[in-house]
Amino acid sequence: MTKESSPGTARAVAHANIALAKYWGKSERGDNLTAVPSLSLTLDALTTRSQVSFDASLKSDEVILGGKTLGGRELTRVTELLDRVRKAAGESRFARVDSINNFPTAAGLASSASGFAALAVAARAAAGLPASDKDASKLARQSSASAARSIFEGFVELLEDTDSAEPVAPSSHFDVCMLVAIVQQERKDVSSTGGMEQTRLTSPYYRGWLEAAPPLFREIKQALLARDFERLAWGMERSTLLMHASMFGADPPIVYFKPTSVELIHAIKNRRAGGHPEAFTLDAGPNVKVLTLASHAAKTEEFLLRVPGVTRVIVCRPGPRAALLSLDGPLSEARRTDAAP
Ligand code: 2P0
Repeated sequence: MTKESSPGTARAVAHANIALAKYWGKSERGDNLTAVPSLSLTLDALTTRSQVSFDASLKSDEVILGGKTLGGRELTRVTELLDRVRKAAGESRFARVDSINNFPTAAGLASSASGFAALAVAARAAAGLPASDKDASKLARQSSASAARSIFEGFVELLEDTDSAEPVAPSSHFDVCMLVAIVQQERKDVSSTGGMEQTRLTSPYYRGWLEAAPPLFREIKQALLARDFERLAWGMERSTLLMHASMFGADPPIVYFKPTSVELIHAIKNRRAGGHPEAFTLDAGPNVKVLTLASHAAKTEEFLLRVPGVTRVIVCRPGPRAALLSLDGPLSEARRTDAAP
């Protein structure tokens, strides 16, 4: 069959990641490059599965997320990624994209990270482009910078002004868990992209953030490599609060915290002082993620479930890399193939 008559179809899975050293702010060089370095943990329990089919019968790209057809800016962001793939592969057909998250979308749980990473891997394979982590990471980053990190397993860095993320240490490096305490499942009011731009343009603390982030990133990376939980906890919380402080300084201010988020910040601080190996982080949303040692995860989960306002806790281990899936059966049940993306 010729390329024009056979839809090129591929499926992929990618896992969300949470930054231990945060990125907030785009580089002045454009192309969605980041202004500061970041370091993340890929999470096994939060996944996006995505299927991409290039099909000559389509008159435009069609994108379905969790059974709903996307339009507007959400559709455009996917179409822009597909355009880059079409250009690289010499592909002229439009595509049908079907994606499923196994967790709430756009509630500060890094759905764009797993979403664009899965899309990048599936779209490249569907278009017949060769497997390349570097190219998949760059493609994902151009749509959502944090997505560059979800191509890789375990602990991953994305340096400032850099095209693709790089692995720092495998999942087995440090036996930790990240517990996601859900305090709100609804979509957030301010998108990450919009919030970063508002912070850059109006917050007097943005300059301070840009100065503080690189040395803090290096501290956090060293602590991680040394498996020094105390130092990692200190660095991750400081990165979180410096990032949010830059947002508080925006005009109008950006405050993602809800009362339960603040309750948890105090509670985790007190618990660590009392000997629990626990540290908090928050992203562009009110949900609180708690890093702990795997051996302590059951105790942390028990505590979080008792906090009023916490509706659900998702316990995550360091997760695997993005990968292609077999085309057999429903997307939600597809299994990883052995082929690297
Ligand atoms: C991070 N965040 O390093 C930081 C911490 C949120 C707070 O990267 O809206 O997913 O897709 O362009 O790249 C969220 O930003 O933003 C993010 P979009 P992206 O994980």
